[in-house]
Amino acid sequence: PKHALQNKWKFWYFENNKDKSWEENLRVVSEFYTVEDFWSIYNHIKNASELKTGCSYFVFKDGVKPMWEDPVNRPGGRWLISFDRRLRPQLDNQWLEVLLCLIGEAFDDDGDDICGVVVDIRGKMDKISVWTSDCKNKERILNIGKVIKTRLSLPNNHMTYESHEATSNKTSSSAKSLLTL
Ligand code: M7G
Repeated sequence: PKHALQNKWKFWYFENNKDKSWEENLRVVSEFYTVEDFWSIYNHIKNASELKTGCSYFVFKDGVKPMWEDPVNRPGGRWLISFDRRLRPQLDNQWLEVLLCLIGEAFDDDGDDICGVVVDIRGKMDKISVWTSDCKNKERILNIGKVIKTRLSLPNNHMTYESHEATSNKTSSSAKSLLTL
Protein backbone atom coordinates (compact mmCIF):
# COMPACT_ATOMS: atom_id res chain seq x y z
CA PRO A 1 0.00 0.00 0.00
CA LYS A 2 1.10 3.57 -0.62
CA HIS A 3 2.03 5.79 2.31
CA ALA A 4 -0.61 8.47 2.79
CA LEU A 5 0.41 11.98 3.79
CA GLN A 6 -1.46 14.05 6.33
CA ASN A 7 -2.37 16.51 3.59
CA LYS A 8 -3.10 16.46 -0.09
CA TRP A 9 -0.78 18.76 -2.06
CA LYS A 10 -0.83 20.36 -5.47
CA PHE A 11 2.29 20.99 -7.52
CA TRP A 12 2.09 24.19 -9.61
CA TYR A 13 4.36 25.59 -12.29
CA PHE A 14 4.70 29.25 -13.19
CA GLU A 15 6.14 30.33 -16.51
CA ASN A 16 6.87 33.98 -17.14
CA ASN A 17 5.00 34.61 -20.39
CA LYS A 18 4.71 38.37 -20.86
CA ASP A 19 1.63 38.02 -23.10
CA LYS A 20 -0.42 36.60 -20.27
CA SER A 21 -1.47 37.81 -16.86
CA TRP A 22 0.37 36.58 -13.77
CA GLU A 23 -2.48 34.26 -12.83
CA GLU A 24 -2.82 32.84 -16.36
CA ASN A 25 0.85 31.83 -16.21
CA LEU A 26 0.16 29.61 -13.22
CA ARG A 27 -0.71 25.97 -13.95
CA VAL A 28 -1.32 22.86 -11.87
CA VAL A 29 1.19 20.16 -12.78
CA SER A 30 -0.14 17.41 -10.60
CA GLU A 31 -1.41 16.56 -7.16
CA PHE A 32 -0.26 14.00 -4.63
CA TYR A 33 -1.23 12.61 -1.28
CA THR A 34 1.17 9.73 -0.89
CA VAL A 35 4.94 9.57 -0.52
CA GLU A 36 5.18 7.41 -3.63
CA ASP A 37 3.18 9.83 -5.78
CA PHE A 38 5.35 12.70 -4.56
CA TRP A 39 8.47 10.91 -5.80
CA SER A 40 6.97 10.00 -9.14
CA ILE A 41 6.15 13.66 -9.78
CA TYR A 42 9.47 14.89 -8.44
CA ASN A 43 11.43 12.44 -10.58
CA HIS A 44 9.40 13.25 -13.66
CA ILE A 45 9.77 17.06 -13.69
CA LYS A 46 12.81 19.24 -14.26
CA ASN A 47 14.99 20.26 -11.36
CA ALA A 48 14.33 23.83 -10.25
CA SER A 49 17.85 24.81 -11.40
CA GLU A 50 16.98 23.70 -14.93
CA LEU A 51 14.01 26.06 -15.24
CA LYS A 52 14.29 29.25 -17.24
CA THR A 53 14.74 32.58 -15.49
CA GLY A 54 11.37 33.88 -14.32
CA CYS A 55 9.88 30.44 -13.66
CA SER A 56 8.72 29.07 -10.29
CA TYR A 57 7.43 25.93 -8.69
CA PHE A 58 4.76 26.13 -6.01
CA VAL A 59 3.64 23.23 -3.82
CA PHE A 60 0.50 24.16 -1.89
CA LYS A 61 -2.09 22.38 0.17
CA ASP A 62 -5.06 21.24 -1.85
CA GLY A 63 -7.68 23.99 -1.82
CA VAL A 64 -5.21 26.87 -1.42
CA LYS A 65 -4.21 28.74 -4.56
CA PRO A 66 -0.56 29.83 -4.52
CA MET A 67 -1.38 33.51 -4.49
CA TRP A 68 -1.73 36.32 -1.94
CA GLU A 69 -5.40 36.71 -2.83
CA ASP A 70 -6.41 33.24 -1.66
CA PRO A 71 -8.44 33.70 1.56
CA VAL A 72 -6.16 31.27 3.40
CA ASN A 73 -3.01 33.16 2.36
CA ARG A 74 -4.33 36.70 2.67
CA PRO A 75 -3.69 37.17 6.44
CA GLY A 76 -0.38 35.33 6.13
CA GLY A 77 3.15 35.84 4.99
CA ARG A 78 6.30 34.03 4.02
CA TRP A 79 9.71 33.05 5.23
CA LEU A 80 11.99 34.19 2.44
CA ILE A 81 15.43 32.75 1.74
CA SER A 82 17.49 34.26 -1.08
CA PHE A 83 20.30 32.45 -2.87
CA ASP A 84 22.85 34.09 -5.12
CA ARG A 85 22.32 32.55 -8.53
CA ARG A 86 25.97 31.49 -8.53
CA LEU A 87 24.95 29.03 -5.80
CA ARG A 88 22.30 27.52 -8.08
CA PRO A 89 23.97 24.07 -8.04
CA GLN A 90 23.01 23.91 -4.34
CA LEU A 91 19.48 25.12 -4.89
CA ASP A 92 18.03 21.77 -5.93
CA ASN A 93 19.15 20.11 -2.72
CA GLN A 94 17.80 22.96 -0.60
CA TRP A 95 14.46 22.88 -2.41
CA LEU A 96 14.23 19.10 -2.03
CA GLU A 97 14.98 19.47 1.67
CA VAL A 98 12.09 21.93 2.02
CA LEU A 99 9.79 19.53 0.18
CA LEU A 100 10.89 16.69 2.45
CA CYS A 101 9.98 18.84 5.46
CA LEU A 102 6.44 19.03 4.06
CA ILE A 103 6.23 15.39 3.13
CA GLY A 104 7.80 14.28 6.41
CA GLU A 105 5.44 16.42 8.52
CA ALA A 106 8.51 18.01 10.10
CA PHE A 107 6.54 20.86 11.65
CA ASP A 108 4.21 18.89 13.92
CA ASP A 109 1.10 20.94 14.83
CA ASP A 110 2.73 24.13 13.56
CA GLY A 111 2.32 22.59 10.11
CA ASP A 112 -1.36 23.54 10.30
CA ASP A 113 -0.23 27.08 9.47
CA ILE A 114 1.79 26.04 6.41
CA CYS A 115 0.07 26.97 3.15
CA GLY A 116 2.79 25.97 0.75
CA VAL A 117 6.34 26.43 -0.46
CA VAL A 118 7.83 28.18 -3.47
CA VAL A 119 11.06 28.21 -5.46
CA ASP A 120 11.67 31.14 -7.81
CA ILE A 121 14.38 31.07 -10.48
CA ARG A 122 15.38 34.67 -11.04
CA GLY A 123 18.13 36.70 -12.66
CA LYS A 124 20.23 37.67 -9.67
CA MET A 125 18.81 35.96 -6.63
CA ASP A 126 16.86 32.73 -6.61
CA LYS A 127 14.37 32.39 -3.77
CA ILE A 128 12.82 29.70 -1.67
CA SER A 129 9.86 30.67 0.46
CA VAL A 130 7.56 29.03 2.94
CA TRP A 131 4.09 30.56 3.14
CA THR A 132 2.14 30.51 6.39
CA SER A 133 -1.45 31.49 7.05
CA ASP A 134 -1.18 33.94 9.94
CA CYS A 135 1.49 36.65 9.98
CA LYS A 136 0.56 37.47 13.60
CA ASN A 137 1.24 33.99 14.98
CA LYS A 138 4.88 34.60 15.85
CA GLU A 139 5.26 31.41 17.83
CA ARG A 140 4.28 29.19 14.93
CA ILE A 141 6.21 31.28 12.43
CA LEU A 142 9.36 30.99 14.54
CA ASN A 143 8.91 27.25 15.11
CA ILE A 144 8.50 26.69 11.38
CA GLY A 145 11.43 28.96 10.58
CA LYS A 146 13.73 27.18 13.01
CA VAL A 147 12.97 23.80 11.43
CA ILE A 148 13.77 25.20 7.99
CA LYS A 149 16.92 26.94 9.19
CA THR A 150 18.22 23.74 10.78
CA ARG A 151 17.31 21.44 7.91
CA LEU A 152 18.89 23.78 5.35
CA SER A 153 21.92 24.49 7.59
CA LEU A 154 21.45 28.21 7.01
CA PRO A 155 23.74 30.79 8.64
CA ASN A 156 22.22 33.40 10.95
CA ASN A 157 20.21 36.28 9.50
CA HIS A 158 19.57 34.52 6.22
CA MET A 159 15.79 34.15 6.53
CA THR A 160 13.28 36.96 6.84
CA TYR A 161 9.55 36.79 7.38
CA GLU A 162 7.30 39.32 5.69
CA SER A 163 3.54 39.62 5.46
CA HIS A 164 1.93 39.19 2.04
CA GLU A 165 0.37 42.57 2.59
CA ALA A 166 3.82 44.13 2.80
CA THR A 167 5.12 42.07 -0.14
CA SER A 168 2.21 42.94 -2.38
CA ASN A 169 2.31 46.65 -1.50
CA LYS A 170 6.05 47.04 -1.69
CA THR A 171 7.37 49.94 -3.70
CA SER A 172 11.08 49.18 -3.35
CA SER A 173 12.70 45.83 -4.02
CA SER A 174 12.26 44.54 -0.48
CA ALA A 175 9.34 44.53 1.89
CA LYS A 176 9.68 45.32 5.60
CA SER A 177 10.45 42.11 7.43
CA LEU A 178 8.74 41.19 10.68
CA LEU A 179 11.18 38.53 11.85
CA THR A 180 14.69 37.33 11.06
CA LEU A 181 16.35 34.00 11.79
P1 M7G B 1 7.57 37.25 -7.70
O1 M7G B 1 7.56 36.33 -8.86
O2 M7G B 1 7.09 36.70 -6.42
O3 M7G B 1 9.04 37.81 -7.43
O4 M7G B 1 6.71 38.52 -8.01
P2 M7G B 1 10.14 38.53 -8.39
O5 M7G B 1 9.86 39.99 -8.23
O6 M7G B 1 11.43 38.14 -7.80
O7 M7G B 1 9.95 38.02 -9.78
C1 M7G B 1 6.77 39.23 -9.24
C2 M7G B 1 5.43 39.83 -9.59
O8 M7G B 1 4.52 38.78 -9.86
C3 M7G B 1 4.76 40.62 -8.49
O9 M7G B 1 5.21 41.96 -8.46
C4 M7G B 1 3.31 40.54 -8.92
O10 M7G B 1 3.05 41.42 -9.99
C5 M7G B 1 3.22 39.11 -9.42
N1 M7G B 1 2.80 38.22 -8.33
C6 M7G B 1 3.57 37.41 -7.57
N2 M7G B 1 2.80 36.77 -6.66
C7 M7G B 1 3.26 35.81 -5.69
C8 M7G B 1 1.51 37.17 -6.85
C9 M7G B 1 0.28 36.85 -6.22
O11 M7G B 1 0.19 36.05 -5.28
N3 M7G B 1 -0.82 37.47 -6.72
C10 M7G B 1 -0.76 38.37 -7.76
N4 M7G B 1 -1.87 38.95 -8.17
N5 M7G B 1 0.40 38.69 -8.36
C11 M7G B 1 1.53 38.09 -7.92
